[in-house]
Amino acid sequence: MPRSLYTAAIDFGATSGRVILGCWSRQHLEITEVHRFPNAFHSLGGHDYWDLGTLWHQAQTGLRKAVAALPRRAVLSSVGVDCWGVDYALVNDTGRLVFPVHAYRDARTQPGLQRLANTRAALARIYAATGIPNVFYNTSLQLAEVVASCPAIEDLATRCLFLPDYFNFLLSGRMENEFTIASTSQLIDVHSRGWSRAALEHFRIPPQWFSTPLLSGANLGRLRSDLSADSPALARTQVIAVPGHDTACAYDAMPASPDGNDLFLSSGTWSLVGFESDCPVLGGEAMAARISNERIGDGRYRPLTNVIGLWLLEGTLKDFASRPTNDREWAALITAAEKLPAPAALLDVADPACTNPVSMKAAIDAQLKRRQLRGPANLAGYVRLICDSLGRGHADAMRAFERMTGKKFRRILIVGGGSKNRLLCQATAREAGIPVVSFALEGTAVGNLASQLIALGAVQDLPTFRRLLGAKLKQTVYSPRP
Ligand code: LFR
Repeated sequence: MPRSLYTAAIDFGATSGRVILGCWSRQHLEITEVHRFPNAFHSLGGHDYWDLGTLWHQAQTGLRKAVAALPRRAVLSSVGVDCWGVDYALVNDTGRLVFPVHAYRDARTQPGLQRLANTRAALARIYAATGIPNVFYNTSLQLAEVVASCPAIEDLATRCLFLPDYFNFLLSGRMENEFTIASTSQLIDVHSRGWSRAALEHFRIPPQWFSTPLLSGANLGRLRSDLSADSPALARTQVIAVPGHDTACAYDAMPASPDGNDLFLSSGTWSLVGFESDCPVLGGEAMAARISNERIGDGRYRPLTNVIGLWLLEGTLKDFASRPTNDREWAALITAAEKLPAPAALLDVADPACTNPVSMKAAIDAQLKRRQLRGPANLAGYVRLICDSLGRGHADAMRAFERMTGKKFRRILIVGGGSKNRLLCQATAREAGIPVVSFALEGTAVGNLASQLIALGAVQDLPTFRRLLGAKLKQTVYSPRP
C-alpha cells in the first residue's frame, strides 16, 4: 500500500455541493475542499426540478481540481458520491433519462400525502412494513404520482436509480441501487435488506425498476475510460458505492463513544436527530413522532427525526438585503442575535407552510400572526428565533427517543454546517439539558471518504476509523447552562 492514499468525495447537498480530496497517511485523514458550488432546484410550469446536467458538470470540474491538487505522480485511488435523500432518475436500459428529475419539495405529492394520512389502516401498514413515516418528499409518493399521471412511464423506464446511483452509473457505467439511499424511499422492507412488496404494491410501483440493494462500500469498478482518458492519475481510480445518503455518511463520521449513549445531530439544510441501533423503533408512538428508520451501510438502523433545519434560516436570509456575505459579517450577526432577549415564544418548526414557501420570512410572520405573536424587528431577531426554535425541536426529538427506547442520552454530537453556529449549538444544549459537542467537521464528506478507505483495505472498519478520527479532532463543548 502506498504511504499516502488519495480518495475523493463528491458530496451533493440540496443548497450546495462540494468535492473533497482526502489524503490518508500514517493513520490520519487530511481533507482539502477542492471545489464548492451552489445548488438549487428550479420551477418550470408549476413544478420543481433539479438541474442534473449542471451537477454532473460540477462533479467533473471537482474531479479535475482534485487531480490538479495531487502531488506529482500521485494517483487518485477512488471516488465516492453521496447526495440528499429520496430523489431519483428514471432511465432506460442504456441509462438515458426518460423523465425529468423532480426536486423533492415539488408540491405534486400533496394529494397522495393527504390520501395516505386519511387512511389510517394503510398508514399503519406502510409504517409497519417500511419503518418510514408518511412525509411529502418520500420516493414512494413521488413515484406513485408519476405512475398515476403518466402511465406510459412503465414502458419507457426500465430502472429507477436514486441520484447517487445515477452519478455512480455516469462514473462507472454500472447501474446499481445502494442500500442507504434506497432506505430513504419508504420502499425498503424494515425487517430485511430488500424491497418491501407491501409498499411497492400499495403505491403501484413496478418492482422491476429496482435491483437488490448493494451494501455500502461495494466496488463498482474503474472510472469509465472516457473520464480518465486525459489523466494518468485517474487511470486506475475505483468507483466505490459509499453510503449514497448524505445523512448516512454524516452519521458514519460521528466520533461516537462505543457505549451508544451519544445522540447524533447532522445539521445542515435539514436537522437529522437520531442514533444507531441494531433494531428499528416501530409502533404507533414512533409513527406519531415521525421516527424514520433509515439504514446504516452495513444493514443496521439509524432511527432519526427530520427537523426542518437551517432551511428556515437559508430562506429567511433571502428576504434581507443586509444578509451576511462573509465570515466576519456572519460572526457579527450571530453576536447581535445572542445579545437579544430570549424570544417570548418559539416557532412551530413542524408548520407545513415553511416547507417550500415563496418567502420564508412571510411564512414565519404569518405563523406568528396566527398565534397572535409579534414578529422580530430585524434579521438578528429572526436568527435568534430560528436557532432557539430549532434547539427546542432537537430536544423534543431526543425526548421522544428516550421515551420510546428507555435510553438516556449523555451527549449530543453535532456535525455539518450548523456545528459552526454557536447560537444553534447553545440553544440545543440548553433545551436538551445535556452537553452538545461540536466538531467543525464536513461530516458528510468525511463519512464518504471513510467508506472508501475501508473498501480499499486501508482502514479495518468503521469503529477503527472513528477512534482514529476522534483522537485528532478539535471539539467545542456547549454546556446546558452557559
Ligand atoms: C439531508 C437529507 C435528509 C433527507 C432530506 C431529503 O440532506 O438527505 O436526510 O430526509 O435530505 O432528501
